[in-house]
Amino acid sequence: MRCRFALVPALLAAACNQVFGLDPATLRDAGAAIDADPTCATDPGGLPDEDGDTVRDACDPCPQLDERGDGANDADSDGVPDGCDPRPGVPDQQRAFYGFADVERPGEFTYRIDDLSTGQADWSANDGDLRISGLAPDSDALAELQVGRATVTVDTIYRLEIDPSPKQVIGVWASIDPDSVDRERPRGMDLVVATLGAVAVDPTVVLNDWPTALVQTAPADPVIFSIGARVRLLFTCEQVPAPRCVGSVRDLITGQKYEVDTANQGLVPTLRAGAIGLRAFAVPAAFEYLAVYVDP
Ligand SMILES: [Ca+2]
Ligand SMILES: [Ca+2]
Ligand SMILES: [Ca+2]
Repeated sequence: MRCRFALVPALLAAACNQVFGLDPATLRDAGAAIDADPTCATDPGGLPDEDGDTVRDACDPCPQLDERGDGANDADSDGVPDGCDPRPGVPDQQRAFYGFADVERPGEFTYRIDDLSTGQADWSANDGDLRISGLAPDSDALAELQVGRATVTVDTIYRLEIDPSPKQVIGVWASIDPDSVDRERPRGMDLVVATLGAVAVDPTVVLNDWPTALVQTAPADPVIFSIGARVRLLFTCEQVPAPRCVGSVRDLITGQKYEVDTANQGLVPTLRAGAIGLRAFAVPAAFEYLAVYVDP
């Protein structure tokens, strides 16, 4: 019951680019510091510039946030400014950044997988957002980054701009097997927030191939599924020292935050080498960006 397209950098290109009209991800070589890029030393600025801080995304160590000022500090010296560091105190390196700008260039979206029986959602990029419209029961947008099973962190912000449907799920993949036979529930790790109507919010991890409710550190609040909600999802899965995934769901309007940790429940995730991505279930939403971090 799923329609899905995959966001895959580089190789197969062209045709779907015409369909989706999306900008390419900013991909960064492992181990390459941004300020070591000679084209960034004399960067004149330009587009795409997700956060509008006049530094082009490809040369911006914090492309999703204007980090000038206090956010420019880098307490753990990993090259990711405090303003957007997903794990302060732990080494990180930004591996990819999707700003979803209107600028259309070749080389990003390379194939689409549909598994349709009850409808199809549309993913499209405009005004710097990736929007999903329609009320398909389950839809994922995936990017294959070949990050292996090292520590992977995904960071996104979503907004709800119109009336959501009674049943809603929004989530982010940090580990997935894109070759899973089961398109309904592929194997991997997915942090999702879900609600049935306006009565409850339930942060959950899809553990391997089945959803597992996680202990919440704060009472549920359905405001994160209200019109105008703006919510940041951060999800990290690591293999060393032991398989573990931690996630947070933070309402940027109210400041309320929910945190989940598989270790607190004695759960052992089976991490997959493959794709990361975004998920929506019957809820129109706009994703502002998708940032991906790995171990340096
Ligand atoms: Ca910035
Ligand atoms: Ca840092
Ligand atoms: Ca860090």
